[in-house]
Amino acid sequence: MSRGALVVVEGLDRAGKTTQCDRLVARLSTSTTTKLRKFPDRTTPIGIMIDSYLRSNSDLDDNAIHLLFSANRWEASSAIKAELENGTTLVVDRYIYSGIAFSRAKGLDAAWCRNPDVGLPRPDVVIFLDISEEATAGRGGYGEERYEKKEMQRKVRQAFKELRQDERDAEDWVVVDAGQSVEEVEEDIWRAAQKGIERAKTEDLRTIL
Ligand code: NYM
Repeated sequence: MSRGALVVVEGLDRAGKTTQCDRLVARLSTSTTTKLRKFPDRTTPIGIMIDSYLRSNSDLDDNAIHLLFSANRWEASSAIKAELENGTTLVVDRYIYSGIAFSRAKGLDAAWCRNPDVGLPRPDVVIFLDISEEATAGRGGYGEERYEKKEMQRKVRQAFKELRQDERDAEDWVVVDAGQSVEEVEEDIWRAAQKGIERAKTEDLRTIL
């Protein structure tokens, strides 16, 4: 039995990640054991602090919240590794790239932003749902949480673009046009996910460099 694949879905707020992750999990589940994970995981003690910050019920230093987001991934890392080893494919709604992109957009240093996540399991594929900040601003619920402002989202999109060019993991990224219909986006994501699934069949799990 080969290990499960680590499939990460990234994108701006309201890019459609939740809908598409649900569809991908449903589709993968017909042929393989599949589980959805989401970051931040707001259910843990660290996640509860993050949730309070995102709802603007509390304020935190930009560096401190960055480290909490990373710690929230580290606290799941052993479980993630165990699940992958057991053959479970994981669809992960946001991961280290959201962590770096949102803090970069606030002006934090790129290397400093990446450092806390070095050593975490590395995705077999990173599927980026690309959509303009103008298009997401018109979507339902926009503006409810911290960061859901056009200028911030523009900077986040730019930061994601820089991340896709980082030679340490540029080969992992697949960009999907999230401005298409839900069904079209689903098809593109399905094709992109196969890249990760194929990798998991032949390669050991890698770590973030
Ligand atoms: N976010 C998410 C970060 O700023 N850093 C991170 O490491 C992660 C995982 O939290 N605006 C931001 C992106 C989103 C928000 O939103 C989480 P959602 O709707 O739970 O994906």
